[in-house]
Amino acid sequence: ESSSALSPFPPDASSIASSIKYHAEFTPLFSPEKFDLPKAFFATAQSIRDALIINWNATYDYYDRLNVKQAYYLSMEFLQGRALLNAIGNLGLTGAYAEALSKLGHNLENIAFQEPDAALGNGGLGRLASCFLDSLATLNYPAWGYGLRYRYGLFKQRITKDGQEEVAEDWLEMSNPWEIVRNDVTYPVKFYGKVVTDSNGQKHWIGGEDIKAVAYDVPIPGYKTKTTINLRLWSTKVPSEDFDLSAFNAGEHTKAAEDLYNAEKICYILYPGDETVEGKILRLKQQYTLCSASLQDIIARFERRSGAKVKWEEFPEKVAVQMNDTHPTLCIPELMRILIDVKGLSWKEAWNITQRTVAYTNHTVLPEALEKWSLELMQKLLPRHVEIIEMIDEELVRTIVSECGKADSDLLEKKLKQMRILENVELPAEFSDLLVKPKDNLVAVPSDKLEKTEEEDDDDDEGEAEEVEPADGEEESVQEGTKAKKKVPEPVPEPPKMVRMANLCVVGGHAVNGVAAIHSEIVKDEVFNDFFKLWPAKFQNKTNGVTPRRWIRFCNPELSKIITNWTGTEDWVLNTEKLAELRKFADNEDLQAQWRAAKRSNKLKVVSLLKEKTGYIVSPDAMFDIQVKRIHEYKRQLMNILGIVYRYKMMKEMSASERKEKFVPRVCIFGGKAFATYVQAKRIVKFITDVGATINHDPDIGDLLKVVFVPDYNVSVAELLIPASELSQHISTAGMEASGTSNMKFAMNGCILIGTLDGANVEIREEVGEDNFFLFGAEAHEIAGLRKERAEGKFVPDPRFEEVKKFVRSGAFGPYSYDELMGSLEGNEGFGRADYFLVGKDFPSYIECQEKVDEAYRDQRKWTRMSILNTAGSYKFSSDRTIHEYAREIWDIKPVELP
Ligand code: DL6
Repeated sequence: ESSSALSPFPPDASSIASSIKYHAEFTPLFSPEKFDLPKAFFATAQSIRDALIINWNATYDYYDRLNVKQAYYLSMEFLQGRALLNAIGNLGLTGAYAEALSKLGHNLENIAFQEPDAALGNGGLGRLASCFLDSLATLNYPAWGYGLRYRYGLFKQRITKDGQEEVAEDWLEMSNPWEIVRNDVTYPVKFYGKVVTDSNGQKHWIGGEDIKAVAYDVPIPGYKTKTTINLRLWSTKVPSEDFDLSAFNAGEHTKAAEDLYNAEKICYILYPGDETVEGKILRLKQQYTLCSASLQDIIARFERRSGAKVKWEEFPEKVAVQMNDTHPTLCIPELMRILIDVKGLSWKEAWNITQRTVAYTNHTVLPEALEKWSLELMQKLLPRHVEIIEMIDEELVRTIVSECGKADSDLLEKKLKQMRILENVELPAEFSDLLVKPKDNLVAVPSDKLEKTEEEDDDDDEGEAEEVEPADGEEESVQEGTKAKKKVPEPVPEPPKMVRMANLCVVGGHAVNGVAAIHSEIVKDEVFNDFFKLWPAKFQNKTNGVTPRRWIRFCNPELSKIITNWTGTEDWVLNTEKLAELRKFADNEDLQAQWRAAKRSNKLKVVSLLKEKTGYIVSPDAMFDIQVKRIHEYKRQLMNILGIVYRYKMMKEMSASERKEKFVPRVCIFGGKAFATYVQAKRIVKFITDVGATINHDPDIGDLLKVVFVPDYNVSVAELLIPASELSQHISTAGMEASGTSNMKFAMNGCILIGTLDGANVEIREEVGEDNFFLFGAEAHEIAGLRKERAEGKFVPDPRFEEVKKFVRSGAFGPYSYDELMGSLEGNEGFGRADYFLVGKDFPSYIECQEKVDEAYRDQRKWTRMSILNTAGSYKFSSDRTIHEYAREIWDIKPVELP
């Protein structure tokens, strides 16, 4: 499609240059005398934003006019990355912009590099949300994203001699050219307070703390379409009338500013640490702000579009809300609250509407990642929501009792324990006769209730067991002949009462989906098995995908050109099935030569990147072997680096010629952030950098092996690394990675994967062919047995694994003690969970598989064929496919093309 059809402005270079100059002059954020890179970036972004605004308005008006059903994707994370090249490329204006900028003395690529990443996310979950927005706009689906406008993005990572250091990511420092603040779109959000019931039985949530959520809109353009959808991000403020003017005038400046700060801090950072109660409150406030403001906005739009007569029962025919993981779970009680307390619907009507509107995507099976909130804390912060949650829980108990029957009380107890939303909470009164109390609910006598006897009060014996009244009333004589002591068992702390957000999502939503086939099976068979048995039709799979625009077309222009030439058109960018046509040319020598040349050119860019970011100089002739993702024990970066240590150790034991013969030169690249409080993950970062520091300076090794940790991995760095990679590692313990999405991006860019049968690896391997995937390791169904075997001391480690750990402990990589890391692999109780992630078990098959990788790489024709077949077989992993599935099978929305 010609760019003139998409851009509302003349798309020629001269008009674009005038528009950029106009913005440079009238953008009041920079001083007038210069037109340097930051200002040129801003002016360029504003010029294309004008076009986006016009298309955005047209899209919005059209949806309004048709009153179409709209999907809303609620997510605490959107990992957008940079937007400039994407926006220009989507409107087909890349050439025109490049020309316009060169007329103005600038270069498009340099300008694009000025843009800070919008890093409002952590990893895969947030980036998936951003890929989905791209696909929704491209496929003309009426949909919006809702999130929070964090003042600081995910921290900036610095690598020092001590490992990772976190620094605030001030991405808004130079302000954000893409966002449009809507000062007229604000909603009140309440915390704390109390619930009162009026004479009609109507509930009112009153008092407490009120803040204001303000909308910031970010236009999301589709590729080769005018459709421009919206990402609405909420920022928080104190309502203006709440500023304490008299305190300020009385000189109490800090006190006057307190409310201001309390409101604004909600959106300061992504995932504030939640070790403290304050941290927990802040996080819950964030989640509630997202849910409350978004739902008020959605409801206001529904009412406006409905006109004079609002039919609430039609709400689910106009609105679909997708909860991206459990973070937006409060949507469920919030929608109920608004419908019942504000709009006056009955409980039954509100429940019916809520269930038909809301759906939930699960992104993790890690038990520690399934969110739970303290009931007490929630009760304070959101008292009305807790009432609603209690009623939902009560109704659930009723359902479980009626489905399960009362005959088998053990079974009933088990089901209630697994399925209830409220954990460690007494059953509602009507069921009190039903059960033996769940064991967790047995209330221990709190220590302050234990009374001392008079005698004991006089007792000044030190170091003796404290004499107190036993909790269970039993007495025990401790020593004959001395004072009779009554020994009391240590008081067991009362188990905390919790709200299980995932259970609430499953109960309140009409659909629950996992994000890869194997993951969705685990969701059904393990994580939510009881629910699956109760409501099998709710459970679905939606294998993730990534946008081929950002992840091939724009990040890898050289490969894109080749694909277009060999498939005959550029259609593949929209219809990735066309990539499969490359299969028939996989052995063609011309294609192979072009393919290798593109890879080499991308590798050269990474050579420069690594030099700039780390000072290390690597050879573009070596194999680029990459593992980039959040640092987590289950992702097993530790296995990768131990594999490298094993390789290094073998090299050191060989003569120079033997080394050269046996090993293919490799550059092993790592990248990823460890959560700031995740100590073990930070140790892994430190270990990788220490290993790199030793190997990279070892003159015996030279270009045969380099290990580089790229600091501050983010979307923009991924856009450089992925096109340059030849081997990428997706080596999680089977059953633990829900899907993975970088595996898809790597495969699309002709990179061969080494991996376990986990997450989307399983489907990628099926699509690209078994011969084009390096498989190793235990399978998901074996994991529980292997852990048991380990726990029973039956695991016999491979001698190569033992040697490697010994080598690490010998001080080969410096004076730092790696005891905690090595110990965690040995079942040393002091250090963790006895190799819970089964590194020791999979290590032999991993290093043997790596030998096969070397062998395959030596035959460059074979390797290039494998690479081409990876790109060709990756077509299924376009987020366009995923979005079509959500639209059809969960949201029931249809594409609406602008006239
Ligand atoms: O679904 C997107 C992404 C998956 O590809 C990853 O496998 C999965 O780990 C990630 N999940 C999360 C949720 N929290 N945790 N842990 O980030 O979702």
